[in-house]
Amino acid sequence: IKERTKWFMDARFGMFIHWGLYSIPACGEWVMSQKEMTVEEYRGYFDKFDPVDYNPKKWVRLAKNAGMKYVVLTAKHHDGFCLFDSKLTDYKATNTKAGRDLVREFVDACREEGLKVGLYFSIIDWHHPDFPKYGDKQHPMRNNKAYKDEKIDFDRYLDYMHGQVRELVTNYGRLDLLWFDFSYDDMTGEKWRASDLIRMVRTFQPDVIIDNRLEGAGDNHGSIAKEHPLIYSGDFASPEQIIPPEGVCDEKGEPIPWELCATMNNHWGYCNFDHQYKSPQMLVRKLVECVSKGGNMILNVGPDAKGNIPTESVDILEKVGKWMQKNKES
Ligand code: FUL
Repeated sequence: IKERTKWFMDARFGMFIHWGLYSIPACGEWVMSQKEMTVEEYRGYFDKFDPVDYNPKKWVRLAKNAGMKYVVLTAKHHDGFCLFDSKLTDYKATNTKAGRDLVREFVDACREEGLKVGLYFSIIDWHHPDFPKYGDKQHPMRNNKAYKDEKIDFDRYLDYMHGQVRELVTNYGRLDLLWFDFSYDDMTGEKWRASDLIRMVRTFQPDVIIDNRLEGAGDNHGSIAKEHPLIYSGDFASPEQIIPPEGVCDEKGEPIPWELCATMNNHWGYCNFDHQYKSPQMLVRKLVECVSKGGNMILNVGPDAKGNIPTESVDILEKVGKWMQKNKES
């Protein structure tokens, strides 16, 4: 077990926060793709974005009271909108009605409350003109023939993406965790120049721990890729929604760090019609199951467009917190 992953394996329980422009249409973070929206159509949300209730201290305290030890926020999701003040784009919170760097306040809040801080960064970007459109199975415009012969400069996109990661790892002090998301099964990490990216990250943040999603979705993000001999092989595996029945092991059968990411209802981004929440009992059982198999659980909340965590999620976390309190090691 690598020294840098020790805090993580000890932490066991974290909060994932999916928040961005998609909280306005309120039907999950994939809306741009699902509704095949163009960049121009989607920009309407950028003009509207006005999170008057944004108060990351409240989020972080909620996490802390639930017994969570770390928090991970979507600095940029697949829609390409940045909650941070990137110098490389205008498509950022600073230029919305929010008028400021929302990641900065989040990072400060985590530190103040003594929780570890993580940032999620999407390597997929539906907004950038040099990210492939036609034929790319995840892109909103994947079937739009108008883009069939469009020439893109993918290297320009990679320079942009690497540049943004560099901003994140140099402008916010020490980060504890980076959550990259994601590569397709048929793409090796080298498509993203993953080795260079990780090398750069490590020069500025030698101890940050990094997920395994630069290397293809693989077995539900469960295993650490073996086929691609990158200098990078991820600090932890990131199975999604489903607990691997026997935990996660490397090719020699040795257990490796892993983290189940799970939603409370059936969406990551805010969804105003999804009230299918798991009970606090069910979530505690899931957490216990993960821990019993050597893993963590990062449980998601999707704040609404104003910046409020849905009351259902707040109630659940308060109840989970009571259980944690009662069962705490003395
Ligand atoms: C997936 C993403 O496509 C989802 O939107 C979400 O962020 C989940 C944690 O990872 O791969």
